Amino acid sequence: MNNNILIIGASGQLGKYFVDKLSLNNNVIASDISSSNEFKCKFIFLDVLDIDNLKSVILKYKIEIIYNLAAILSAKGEKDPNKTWNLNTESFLNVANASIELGIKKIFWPSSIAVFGLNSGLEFVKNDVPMLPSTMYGISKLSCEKLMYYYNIKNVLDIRSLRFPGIVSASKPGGGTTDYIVEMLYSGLNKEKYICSLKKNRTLPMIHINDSVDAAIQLMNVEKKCLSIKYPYNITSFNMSPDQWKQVINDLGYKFDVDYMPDFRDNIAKSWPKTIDDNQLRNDISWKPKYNSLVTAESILKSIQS
Ligand code: AKB
Repeated sequence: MNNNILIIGASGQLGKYFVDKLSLNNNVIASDISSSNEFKCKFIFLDVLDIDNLKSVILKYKIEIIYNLAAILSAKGEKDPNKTWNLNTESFLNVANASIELGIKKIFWPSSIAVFGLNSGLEFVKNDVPMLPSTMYGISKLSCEKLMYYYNIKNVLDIRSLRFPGIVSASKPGGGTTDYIVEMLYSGLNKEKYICSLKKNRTLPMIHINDSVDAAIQLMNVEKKCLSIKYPYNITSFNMSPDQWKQVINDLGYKFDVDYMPDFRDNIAKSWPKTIDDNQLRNDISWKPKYNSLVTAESILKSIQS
């Protein structure tokens, strides 16, 4: 291993976890437009929309692999759809173009369950289904999925991707529909009433942050010939509704109340899968999650307190 890796969007929900894991065996540079995390590696300010700066960073640090995590998420994205389209697609294209020009070996870019829509068979969504996303976030992610496929089949880049469900972490996300999970854990811990933006029975697929990061790194480390598809893989661990989260957190001894006041985020969640099929990923890279919902709640509550 021991590669020079650039993480773009390192200050977001996933960044610190990727930095911590990848820094164990690699030289990692974390980058973002602001620094909200303490990193175990060098941090630089980098606006991925500035392709010249991106290229000079790649050259300066002899970058070989990029994890491109920059994105505006689903709920925030609906407040300014043009900005969301521009940031999400231009960041993808800038990384792709700079990588082609400068010979980057591999790119990881997260997609999302937001690429699915009401026509996707939401009870149990397979990897390849019709997709008509209804948020600008989902539309931009789906467009980049097509670009990813194009670059992979033309053999000009090696881009790998997972369609992340709601990720449960101690780090606070920002602007997502699934943010409520993390917020609820904080409310449970602080014994504060939580106002939930989703209906109490709105079930969504979810995963512990460690499982999602491990799967992404495992996907990046397998030989290309193991991958049976050239576009993103579904990934999931367990399915939960807000009411089930409340129950789990209460059962762990953190008694708190929840008021349900569904808003536009519930409509977004309604257009996303209730459960998804990730067997293609599990078969191709021999991956399976380690954390169920109870262990996830326990582990995240513990790490928030540490
Ligand atoms: C969001 O809620 O927008 C994200 C996602 C599911 O991609 N967490």
